[in-house]
Amino acid sequence: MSHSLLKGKNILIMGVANKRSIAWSIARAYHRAGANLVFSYQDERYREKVKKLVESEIPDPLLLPCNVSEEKEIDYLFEGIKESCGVLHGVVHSIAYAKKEELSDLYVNTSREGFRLAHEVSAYSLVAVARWAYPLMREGGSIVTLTYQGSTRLVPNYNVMGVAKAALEASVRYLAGDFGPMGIRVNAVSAGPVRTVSAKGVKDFNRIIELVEQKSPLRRAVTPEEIAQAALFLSSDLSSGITGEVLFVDGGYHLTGM
Ligand code: IMJ
Repeated sequence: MSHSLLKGKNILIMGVANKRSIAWSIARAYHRAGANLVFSYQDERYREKVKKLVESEIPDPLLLPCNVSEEKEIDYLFEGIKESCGVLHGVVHSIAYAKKEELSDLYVNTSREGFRLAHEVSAYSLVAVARWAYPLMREGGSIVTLTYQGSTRLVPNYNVMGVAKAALEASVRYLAGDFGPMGIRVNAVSAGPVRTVSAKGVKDFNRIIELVEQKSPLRRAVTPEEIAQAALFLSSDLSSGITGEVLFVDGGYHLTGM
C-alpha cells in the first residue's frame, strides 16, 4: 500500500524512545505517507539511540531535544522548527510519565508530588506544546495525542495515570474549542494495550492482553501499526470534520460489558 495522505505536511513527533515506542510506529507510517518529520527526544540520554533508530529508516532527519517539564525547552524546540520548516501542520504527542510506585496498589496513596508530576508530564505537556505549536500552524493543523481507557474505567494499578489521562482527554476537548476557529483540530487515539517500555513491569500485563483476546469483539490485541494508521487518519485531511474526539483503537474492547 502506498499513498500520499501527508504529502507536503511538516509534522512533529514527540515520544520516540526506542523501536517499540508507539510514536515510532506512527513516525514510520507518516513517513510512508510522505510527511516531512521532526523528532523531539526527552534528553541527551536518548539522543544517540533515537538518532540511530530514526536514521535507519528516515534520511537526514531533524532531531531536537525537549524535556516537556521545562517551558524553555519547548520554546527552543519550536524555535528550531520555525527555523527549519517555517510552517507546521501536525504534532503527535505520545508522552506520559508517573512514578513507578504510583502505578501499583491503592490510588488513595498517591503522593502530592506524584500526582503533580504525572499530570505535568502526561497532561499539561499537551497544553504547553499546543500553545507553542499553534502560531506555526498558519495553514491549519492537526494535533494528535495518545490516551488509554484507564481514563474512564477502573484498570488495576493504572491509578494516577488514569486521572492524568482524564485531564488529557478533557484538554483535547478544550484545545479543540480554542483552535477550531483557526482550522486546527485536536484529537486523541485511545489505544488498547500494546507491549512497549511503558507497559513493561506492569503487573499482570499478560493477563490484560489475554482478557482483550478473549473479550474484545476482534478477539485480539491491536498492533502498533493499527494505532499508527488511526493517528495517520487524524493527522490527514481525511479527518477534516473531526475534532475534540477520542478514537478507540482497541478492537472494540471498550464496548464490552461483562
Ligand atoms: C500502566 C500501568 C498500569 C496498567 C497499565 C499501564 N496498563 C497499560 C499500561 C493496563 C496498558 C500502559 N499505559 C497505557 C500507560 O499509559 C503507561 C504509562 C506509564 C508507564 C510507566 C512505567 C514505568 C515508569 N513510569 C511509567 N509512567 C507511565 O516508571
